[in-house]
Amino acid sequence: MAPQSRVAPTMGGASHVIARDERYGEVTDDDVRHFVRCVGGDAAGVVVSTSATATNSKAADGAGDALDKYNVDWMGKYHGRSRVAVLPKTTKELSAIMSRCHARNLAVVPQGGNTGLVGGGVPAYDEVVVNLGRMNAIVSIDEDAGVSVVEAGVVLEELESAVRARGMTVPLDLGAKGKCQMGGCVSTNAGGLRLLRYGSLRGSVLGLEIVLANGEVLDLLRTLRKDNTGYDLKQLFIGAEGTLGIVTKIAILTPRAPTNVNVALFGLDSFASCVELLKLARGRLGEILSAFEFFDRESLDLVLEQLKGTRDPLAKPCPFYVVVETSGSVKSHDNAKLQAFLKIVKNKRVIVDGVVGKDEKHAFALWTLRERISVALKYAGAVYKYDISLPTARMYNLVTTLRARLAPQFGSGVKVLGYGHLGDGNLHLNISCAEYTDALERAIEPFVYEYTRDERGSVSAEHGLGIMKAEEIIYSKDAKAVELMGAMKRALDPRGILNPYKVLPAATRVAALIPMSRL
Ligand code: FAD
Ligand code: 2HG
Ligand code: ZN
Repeated sequence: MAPQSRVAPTMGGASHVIARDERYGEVTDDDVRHFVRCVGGDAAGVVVSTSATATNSKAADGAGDALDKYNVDWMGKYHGRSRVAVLPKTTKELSAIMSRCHARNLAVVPQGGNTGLVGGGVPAYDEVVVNLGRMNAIVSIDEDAGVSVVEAGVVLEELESAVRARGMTVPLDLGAKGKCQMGGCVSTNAGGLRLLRYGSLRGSVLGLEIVLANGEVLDLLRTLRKDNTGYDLKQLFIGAEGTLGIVTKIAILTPRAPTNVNVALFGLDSFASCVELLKLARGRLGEILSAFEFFDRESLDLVLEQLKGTRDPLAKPCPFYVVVETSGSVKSHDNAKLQAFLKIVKNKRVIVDGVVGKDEKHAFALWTLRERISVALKYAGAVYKYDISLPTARMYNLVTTLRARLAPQFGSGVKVLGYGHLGDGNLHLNISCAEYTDALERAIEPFVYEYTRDERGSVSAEHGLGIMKAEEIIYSKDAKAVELMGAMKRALDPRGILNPYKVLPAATRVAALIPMSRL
């Protein structure tokens, strides 16, 4: 079952060409039989390529390969060539699978809902895909403590429905909620639309169960809010993008759900006004402010063009829009605060126009305009995505600078969009175009990364590094920090079988591997 090709996977850009690491073994028929035994002979637990060569394209007979959905990412940008996906149902089964991969030096890519945006959840080459989708039980929901324990494959929206039924909520919300899994969210330390309110998952996750690279189980699954016994090891796995271990269970805070939610959408005439509005929202709405998101007119135009049923929210177009959400528990108090805020922003002429969601359906429609920009971008064609932390007040300068840089060479066929979590200082810079070309990529990179470094920002605010930005970590972390990350990788995964080619630069990854002669 040797991989057909040794050339780099398709990623739409010359800068990402990497070679398969020949130190890894290749999956044999014997390995596949072993995996089937690991999952107790359950045929649904091991999916093998149905075409002889398992390419990223359609099989010769025109039908899709059984592995396509595991090999190709949500954007259709990153294509792997794995021959086999295993879907364990228990930690014990996963442990046996990992022991085999470790013993045989087989590379593995952990995979959740496959909604990641940096190519981290699909194989680069022929890695074994370990998909957590069948480990999807909600283990417990403790209303008194406000803590839920779930298996990694539970879909975010399903957990939200389950805890909502008991008056609680998940402290995380994002556009991919219908597909992304809790294990994937923890492994990317996903931010999303509620971070402003509930903070990062680093604070909400109380415990984890992990299967390590060699198949050992690391039990860090506690539901305590306070536990200062030594190093907080679970933090290592939050945001590790599957390079240090496979998350199998999660204990997460599920706070009381707000009973009164308001959504308002504002049109503004400058980015500076958006920043002014944020300041006023923080000051005037205080503890009930639960989201503050912005998007530019270019983003809205794309949504209106690509997504059926959407419509312009205000009478006249504005260059910028902000969605403000408040969440509280006393309607009269929350509404009075919101009304006072509206009065001030109108009087101070910070906004051009605005609308408050009159009911749940209307509020949902307003949210859709922001939440589904990524989906509109996907429908529109190829897209280069950058997910950046920058000083809030100067955030949008990068969008205008890049527009000016690209326009002379690429004209109106290339659209530069800016939107994101303004309340968290996180810009989503997206370049939408008909197809991926080296010329366009060279015009964007490393410019965007250098710009971010010069602003002392982060080249990955929330999506992670994956395969897209493994080399680019250096723009946001100094050499000593990257070296220490290499040491952690070596300690936890000395053979480097977990999600190779991702997160760390090639030089660090190689230095982290124990030489084959010593294994
Ligand atoms: P995958 O895509 O399958 O995997 C992501 C990474 O985690 C990979 O490196 C993978 O190897 C690893 N991984 C997955 N499961 C495990 C596990 N059990 N153990 C160890 N490693 C694992 N992100 C945000 O932060 N904020 C947003 O607002 C946001 N909005 C999004 C909206 C849309 C429409 C889409 C498509 C994506 C969005 N994302 C957002 C990207 C985000 O990274 C994912 O949606 C989510 O966090 C990934 O979950 P997943 O289960 O799909 O993981
Ligand atoms: C969002 O906030 C997501 O909508 C996706 O993080 C951003 O697609 C993107 O660039
Ligand atoms: Zn985001």
